Amino acid sequence: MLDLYFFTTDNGYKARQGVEESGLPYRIRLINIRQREQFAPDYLKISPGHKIPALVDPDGPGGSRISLCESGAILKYVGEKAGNGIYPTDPLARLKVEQWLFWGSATFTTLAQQFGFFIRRNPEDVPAAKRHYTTVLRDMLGTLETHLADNEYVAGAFSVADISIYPDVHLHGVNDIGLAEYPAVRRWHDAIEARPATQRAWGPHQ
Ligand SMILES: N[C@@H](CCC(=O)N[C@@H](CS)C(=O)NCC(=O)O)C(=O)O
Repeated sequence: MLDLYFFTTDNGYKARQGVEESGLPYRIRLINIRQREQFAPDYLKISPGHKIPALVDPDGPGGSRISLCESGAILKYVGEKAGNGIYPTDPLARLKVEQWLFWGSATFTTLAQQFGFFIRRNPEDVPAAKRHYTTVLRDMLGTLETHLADNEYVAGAFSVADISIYPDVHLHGVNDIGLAEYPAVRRWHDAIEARPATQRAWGPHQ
């Protein structure tokens, strides 16, 4: 049984979608980051940078207990362990999945989080930052739009790479920017939203 250390944020949903898609049995360990539970000494042993998500698998490689933080590493781990194609075995297919998985983890979400901070959460109004991160988010949605106009999913078949991008498209693309100007992104988003694993991942957690 996997333990998923989770809170209701973009990166939390990435990990939960990955675990749900893997079909592996898991339970949720809620880490309420608004109450600073991520700083508990026991949790810092799992996630040294005081971040959710994290994953513990008592039955890791060679039967060893492993713990992982970083949503991208978690997606790769559960995708490989599931062996159901969401992290492909073919080396060429993997290269593209990894390219978009890293894009989702390192570029898209990192910048979309700054957008979220300045647009939604910062009590101080900083118009230049709002303008900047709106331009950045629109630019990244444009990148996705061009790519998805010719591709059903970001890296061939549906994969962990799509999962690494979906939550911020859902949270900020749909809710803040609107996807009217991005019809291919809308089509991709709605296909992922309709997946039973996505529905479960974004559903109740206790
Ligand atoms: N690169 C990390 C980022 C994780 C992250 O930013 N987690 C945030 C919530 S989305 C968090 O736990 N923040 C609490 C803190 O920094 O103390 C990943 O992909 O997992």
